[in-house]
Amino acid sequence: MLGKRNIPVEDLARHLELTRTVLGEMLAGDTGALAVEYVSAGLAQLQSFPVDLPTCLHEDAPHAGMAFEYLDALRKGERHVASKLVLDAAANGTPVRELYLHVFQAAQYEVGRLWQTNQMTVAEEHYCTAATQLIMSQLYPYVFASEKTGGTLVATCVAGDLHEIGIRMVTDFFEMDGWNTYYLGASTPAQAVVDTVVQQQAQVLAISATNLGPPARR
Ligand code: B12
Repeated sequence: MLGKRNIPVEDLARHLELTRTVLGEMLAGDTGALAVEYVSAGLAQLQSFPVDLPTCLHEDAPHAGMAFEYLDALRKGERHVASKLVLDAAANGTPVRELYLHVFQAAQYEVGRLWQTNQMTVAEEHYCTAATQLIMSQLYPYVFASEKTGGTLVATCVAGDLHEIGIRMVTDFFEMDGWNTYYLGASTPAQAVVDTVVQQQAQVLAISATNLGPPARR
């Protein structure tokens, strides 16, 4: 990641060495020793990190062609093309679960890789993510088509976490399996989650935590 941004890995190593020294001097006793141990472990791993990351779109994966085409359309700024591709596939019988996992998820992981390796800007990532959320919504007639036979699920991201697509997919899988679902989306304060579980009399609480926010917001 650093290499792709023309930042030498040696700079990070030097930064970590200085951080280790300062932490060792500033933190007392066991806490200092633990901090030094953690930073040393990070330093030891540094050289073994891969320089490049392999693609997340695999030619032999199910619906690989559609996933490539989907991301290609989004990268060209043609979300209407991406939308039509997916809606046509759904109309022709491709299950929503497969579209979610093999097209949306695969494309989003590839977006992450491209962003991480400096081959995609933050704006392009936002565009792809927003488009995917839009297209997921267009599939909702299929998602809400099943008879309700299950319990109630409350689903959310931990406070501070903005990565809402994964838990939204999980929610929709439950919905398609006949559950009542109550989806709270990104970054929900803990007390609000607890209150909702009680109010909804939910049997299952699904929590997603890709990133933990700053301690004050947890
Ligand atoms: C889109 C995206 C964002 C968007 C999210 C917008 C949104 N509305 O969702 C924005 C721009 C906000 C964002 C911000 C950040 N992001 Co981001 N983001 C991504 C990206 C590209 C795609 C995420 C996604 O949509 N995935 C697709 C879904 C379907 O996959 P999923 O989340 O894995 O979910 C599946 C499973 O994991 C599972 N699952 C998920 N939750 C749950 C819960 C339960 C209960 C169960 C059973 C299953 C389950 O089921 C899902 C379906 O299969 C990823 C790349 C990646 N590899 O995921 C990076 C990524 C997650 N982000 C990353 C980072 C670093 C950040 C930032 C810290 C960047 C920064 N410096 O600001 C911030 C943190 C913001 C925050 N406070 O949360 C890193 C995380 C690294 C890590 N944790 O080790 C990643 C991996 C990018 C990378 N390659 O480095 N991000």
